[in-house]
Amino acid sequence: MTETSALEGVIIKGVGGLYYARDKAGEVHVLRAKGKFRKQHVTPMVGDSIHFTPASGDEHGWVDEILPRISELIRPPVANVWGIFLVIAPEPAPDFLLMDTLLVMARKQGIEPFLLVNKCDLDETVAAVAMREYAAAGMQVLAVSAVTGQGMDELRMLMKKGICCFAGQSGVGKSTLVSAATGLDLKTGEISEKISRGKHTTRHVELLHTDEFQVLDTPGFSLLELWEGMEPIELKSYYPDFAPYEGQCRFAPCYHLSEPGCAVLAAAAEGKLGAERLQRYHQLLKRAQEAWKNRYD
Ligand SMILES: Nc1nc2c(ncn2[C@@H]2O[C@H](COP(=O)(O)OP(=O)(O)OP(=O)(O)O)[C@@H](O)[C@H]2O)c(=O)[nH]1
Ligand SMILES: [Mg+2]
Ligand SMILES: [Zn+2]
Repeated sequence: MTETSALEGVIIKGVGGLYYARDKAGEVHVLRAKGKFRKQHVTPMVGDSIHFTPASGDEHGWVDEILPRISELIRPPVANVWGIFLVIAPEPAPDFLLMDTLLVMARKQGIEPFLLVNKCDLDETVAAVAMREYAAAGMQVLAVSAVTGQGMDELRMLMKKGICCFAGQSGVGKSTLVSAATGLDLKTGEISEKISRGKHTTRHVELLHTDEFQVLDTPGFSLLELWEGMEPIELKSYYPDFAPYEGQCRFAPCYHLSEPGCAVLAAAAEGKLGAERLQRYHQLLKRAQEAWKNRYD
């Protein structure tokens, strides 16, 4: 309230207790967190919108206020991610189990998920299959190609809505897509990957900026925390494709695993639900159950 000198900014990087914040004019300020945050057990995160006092002759300024977050990821620690683009491609062959795991993570965090099928210049069938499977799962599917530019305008429109990140297997084209969409220069391909892996053993997460885009460059997401913090029965709530059948099973609660009279299993048997997606749900349910058991044993 009394911080008359506070400016507004977004934290783009944090290293060793120093926070780099970009202000509205695009200038970057080096800040430290005020002592009150430690007392409140709050740590500023990349992506945080803040009020800050810039340095005045000193070597750094101060983070005064952290504004309420719309989302929070722990590993890597990033706040306010609005959208996540889950990327698959004809090559390497899609890992739909990873895709479903990331989709659950996004939904649990309240982050808007999109499925990007990249490299459509090579093969269009993957996009067709993904659209069938994931439209039912309540996800927008975009067929794109960083090479031909197919779908890139639509991607750019979505990316402008807030802080975005890209996730998916190595080699699907995440860095290439971000570079093509934003003009930012990200490391792509095998050689630069090797260099970046060899050089930086601990890569810091960074929020990349242009005037129009805010994109997170992360080495990936740890999905461990997902299972650690989830009751197994919660998992099905992240499957909008099950929603029409919820409440129609003979037993309650029903895990839709092998229970007699299960409406979700019946729907899959009748072909109304993707059998493979249901199978992957069973695999994830097992993971959730194991993590939950290890936690309380
Ligand atoms: N044919 C085709 N090749 C592409 C396309 N997008 C990317 N590639 C190629 O796919 C390879 C991998 O691209 P990257 O952008 O490095 O992939 P990545 O997902 O960032 O991989 P990691 O950083 O290892 O996770 C590169 O050789 C790109 O040139 C595309 O739309 N079509
Ligand atoms: Mg990359
Ligand atoms: Zn059921």
